[in-house]
Amino acid sequence: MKITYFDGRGRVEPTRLMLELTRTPYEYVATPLEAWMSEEGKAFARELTPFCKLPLLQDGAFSLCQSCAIHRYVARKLGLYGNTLEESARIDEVFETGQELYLDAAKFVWDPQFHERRAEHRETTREQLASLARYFTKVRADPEHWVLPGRYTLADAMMAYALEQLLPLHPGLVEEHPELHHAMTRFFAADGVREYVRSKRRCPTTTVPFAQFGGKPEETHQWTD
Ligand SMILES: N[C@@H](CCC(=O)N[C@@H](CS)C(=O)NCC(=O)O)C(=O)O
Repeated sequence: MKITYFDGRGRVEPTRLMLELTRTPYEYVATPLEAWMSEEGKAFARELTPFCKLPLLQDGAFSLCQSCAIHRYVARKLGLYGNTLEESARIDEVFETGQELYLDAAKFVWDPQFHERRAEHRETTREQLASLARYFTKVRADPEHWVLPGRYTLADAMMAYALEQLLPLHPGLVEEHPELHHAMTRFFAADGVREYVRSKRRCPTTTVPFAQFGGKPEETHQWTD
């Protein structure tokens, strides 16, 4: 499999986390921004995607865009999408909840008023995390897994990534919910994931340098312990 995106964790990271968790070989191509700015540099995306946006997944002759479609395709292929209608539906529910949390923060870091609005966003996120913690207590399979006891799925990859993104954005907030923090840190310590997130293969930033926040390594969570 080949993933084409940019030099940032961004929208495609849950797919990478699942590939690493299962130790599935793949190629990652980080499109340089200078190349993307030119018409020739994005010709492949114009050809293979409806709106000329990345990420793009290629699996043999099959190509797929839209990050959530990619996450689901990879989760199904790797056996991380449950075994029954109900399991897959619950995975979808948790996944969508994590995606909402992720996108809210991912869009906020591009807000020109980011610095003025950061404190207000922190309070909104605090309320969201309190609800999320209640939801986790209600649906969790065990203290480390959202849907399947003893087994990670797409739901865990998405939720762990969404929570990780909040660590530098709103320091101390995720830690206010030890049960969420515990599940997240256990996911990043799982075999395969642990090596990846401590390696140079992982993009050092959440997004590209033009963002108000998250485009620098010091504004992005790094696992070093
Ligand atoms: N709904 C799409 C959105 C894709 C998207 O907005 N990609 C951005 C990067 S995160 C992009 O390609 N931006 C480059 C551009 O617009 O020229 C998805 O989830 O994959």
